[in-house]
Amino acid sequence: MFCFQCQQTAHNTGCEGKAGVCGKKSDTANYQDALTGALIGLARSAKSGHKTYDTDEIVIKGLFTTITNVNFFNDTIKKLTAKIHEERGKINAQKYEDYDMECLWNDNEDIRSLKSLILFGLRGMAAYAYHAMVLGKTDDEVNQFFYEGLYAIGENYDLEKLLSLVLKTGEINFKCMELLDKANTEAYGAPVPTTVPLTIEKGPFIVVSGHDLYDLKLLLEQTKDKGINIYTHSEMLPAHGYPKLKAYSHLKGNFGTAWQSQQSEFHNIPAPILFTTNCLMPVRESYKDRVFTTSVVSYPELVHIGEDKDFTPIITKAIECGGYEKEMNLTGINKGSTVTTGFAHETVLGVADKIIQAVKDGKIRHFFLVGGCDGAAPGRSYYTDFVKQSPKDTIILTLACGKYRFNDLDIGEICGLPRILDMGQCNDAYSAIKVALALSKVFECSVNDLPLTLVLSWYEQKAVCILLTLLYLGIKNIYLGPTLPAFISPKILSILVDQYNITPISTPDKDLAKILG
Ligand code: FS2
Ligand code: SF4
Repeated sequence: MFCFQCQQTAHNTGCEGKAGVCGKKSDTANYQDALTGALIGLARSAKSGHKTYDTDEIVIKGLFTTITNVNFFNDTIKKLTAKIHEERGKINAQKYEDYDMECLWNDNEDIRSLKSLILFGLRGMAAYAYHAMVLGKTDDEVNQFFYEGLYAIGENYDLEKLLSLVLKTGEINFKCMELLDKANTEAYGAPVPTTVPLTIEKGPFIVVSGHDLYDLKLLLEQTKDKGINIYTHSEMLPAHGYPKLKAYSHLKGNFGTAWQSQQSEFHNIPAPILFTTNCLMPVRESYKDRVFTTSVVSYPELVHIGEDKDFTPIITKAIECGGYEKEMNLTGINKGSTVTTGFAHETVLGVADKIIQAVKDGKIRHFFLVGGCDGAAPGRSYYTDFVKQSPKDTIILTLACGKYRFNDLDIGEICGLPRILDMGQCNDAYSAIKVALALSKVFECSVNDLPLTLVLSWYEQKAVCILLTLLYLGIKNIYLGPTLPAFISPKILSILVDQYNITPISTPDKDLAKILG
């Protein structure tokens, strides 16, 4: 196996040998490579063939399946690969070969770097396209680009051409995030500021993890009036801000912290857990019978909820486990009893006048977007310290699971606005971009001249496509950590540093001094 697609890759060079740091075994990694090679074959076939909605769906599912911490089950990966082959035959009678991923891993390091940026960006974007697709929203340009990008990986393109495709991945991902934002807000309403309890009430409950709001909504429907409470976990927290989800009175609160703590947090809770997407970690014996998967997530021996979305097995398990006998405060690293969410673009832009006045009056000196993925790397305490040390006249916008490093901190308010504003999941980077673009209009300057700095943490491939979107939009001076991606070669890094001044994080003191200096 060879895999270097995520931040925790071994020695920051690549996972090889018997298994990756995430627990993905070598045979699974090889099956995932075969699946990706088949997708490139399908893209070749689509070039002169006639792809359909089914083809798009298979491509999106295939790419999403290979994201870190999504699928550890060889059987489902092999079945999906067989489906890809079948689809290739359906859309084009001519025979097109699969691509051998070894060619990519052994290519010249700069070519490999650019092709990896495209491939990993496509994987991340596929997750967003998938969430929009289940809500009935697709976009031809977005779907078409999956084929263009995959095709490019199998071709001998030069650096220049690949670099332009890297930026195009960012451009199309912006459209894809916009599509998902529209899909979510049309289905569930625009998020509103919401206080979310961290206590677990007595009685049976189910914990829902991952990003898929549609799965959550279906489960809320199926558990209505059954005496079972629902708690969000990790990236599902922002669901509480959506009016049509928060209307369910049994959507009670948030359980636990970010994904990397799940093995200890799930160990002895009297309740089942549903994974709708990443980040699923290798499942321990102590709670194996309580974890359920659905959609593209799967793991050997776990019960998988299929396309009929009949959640009966998990509901039965919740009743069997029974929940707690009294109200519990189980929060791990979080010390408070509530957190807030729901500050998406509509809410923030709804108080734009207030924000603009506060900036003009000198009450808000600077905005930081401190967000992205969480993870297990020790260097990630940087983000907690950064927020703790940020001056009182600064606002912290945040999104994705990286917020669990600091969303329990009480760092006060400015003009009635909490200093920490949770904009949502990782895809809600779209909200942050919208707010930044709106502010740049008001202040008649470019986004780069706003008193705004992006301090990002990355882990998996959705962070890659978001980063590419920011680069496509010409956003400079991004601070990135906890380490730089192993798949970016020194030459490609120097291009990114020259053109965009991407800066690795150092220490909160030094970076704050430099930014505010
Ligand atoms: Fe966090 Fe994992 Fe959201 Fe990533 S729960 S690292 O999938 O996309 O962020
Ligand atoms: Fe290693 Fe990350 Fe790949 Fe897992 S996904 S094998 S940790 S690089």
